[in-house]
Amino acid sequence: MAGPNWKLEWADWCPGCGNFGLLNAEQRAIQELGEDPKKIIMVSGIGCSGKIPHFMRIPVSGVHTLHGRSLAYAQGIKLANPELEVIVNVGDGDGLGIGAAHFVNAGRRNPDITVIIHDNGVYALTKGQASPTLRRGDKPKSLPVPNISDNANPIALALASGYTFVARGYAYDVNGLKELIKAAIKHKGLAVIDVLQPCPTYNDVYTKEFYDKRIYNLSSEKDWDPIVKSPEEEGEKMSKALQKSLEWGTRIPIGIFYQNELVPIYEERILQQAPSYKDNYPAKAKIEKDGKLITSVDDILKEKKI
Ligand SMILES: Cc1ncc(C[n+]2csc(CCOP(=O)(O)OP(=O)(O)O)c2C)c(N)n1
Ligand code: SF4
Repeated sequence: MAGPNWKLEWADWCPGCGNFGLLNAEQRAIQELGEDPKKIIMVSGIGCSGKIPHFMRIPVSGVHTLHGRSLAYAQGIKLANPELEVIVNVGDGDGLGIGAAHFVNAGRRNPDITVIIHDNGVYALTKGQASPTLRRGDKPKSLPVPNISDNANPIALALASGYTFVARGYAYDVNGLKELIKAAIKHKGLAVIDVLQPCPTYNDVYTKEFYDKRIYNLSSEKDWDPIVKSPEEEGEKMSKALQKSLEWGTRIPIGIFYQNELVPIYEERILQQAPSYKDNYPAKAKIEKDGKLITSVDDILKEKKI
């Protein structure tokens, strides 16, 4: 197990920011799973959320990419080297605004990746504009008038797009979030955790006080079992999860909404058409001195008859 290798002295998030809880939960999840840090790639976009790879105190690799494009990078990395554990951190604006098309289409492929949404209801880095998860009528302090747009529902959107592990966490429940992240990393397929992340600087609507009195854990519900164990259960579990995704008021559920490992992951789908991908994925390609590949993907393409 890798230990912390430097101090968190330069993290420039505001005091009390929910991102600290996310950072701690992610680090502890990776350590408790005993993951080899060399195999972990943290990918993020631009936003306060995007800084997370810089602040990790375990020596994982990080790629801080463009706003909205982290899922495209992450899928490329996973395709190039399926042996890597790819963890993506997106803001709600990053992942569900400009990155919404990538968010939906990743679901259709089911790559074995973990996506963590820092859901604070605002575009925090650019000073508190309304983000896609802010509800109509809400007025955080940077908005001159209440929000006139309806919100996107990350849980329902993920379910409808094909994500095979769909959960919600809370940034101040670090232990609970850590367990969700461990389950998401272990899950074979595309996992998403929508993390309710207070932004004390710009969002004075979704505060700790707001969440603390509303949040409850789905696991405390009698007979709640989100895991699909046979194809016949898929419809029923999906519809129960969708129904729960609509709950947002005096009670807000966290925990696992849906989990289905019966859907083939993207790598398996490729292998079905191109068995040599297993031993010949792009990261294994040898590179000449001048930076050019000396092996090519021609064999894979020929097998696929492209
Ligand atoms: C293509 C592009 N458009 C816009 C921006 C400006 N921009 C930087 S961060 C940001 C919003 C970040 O909000 P969110 O993704 O919700 O993350 P948070 O800061 O709340 O964690 C925007 C619009 C950008 N960097 N690149
Ligand atoms: S602006 Fe909000 S999200 Fe960004 S660091 Fe400060 S509290 Fe955190």
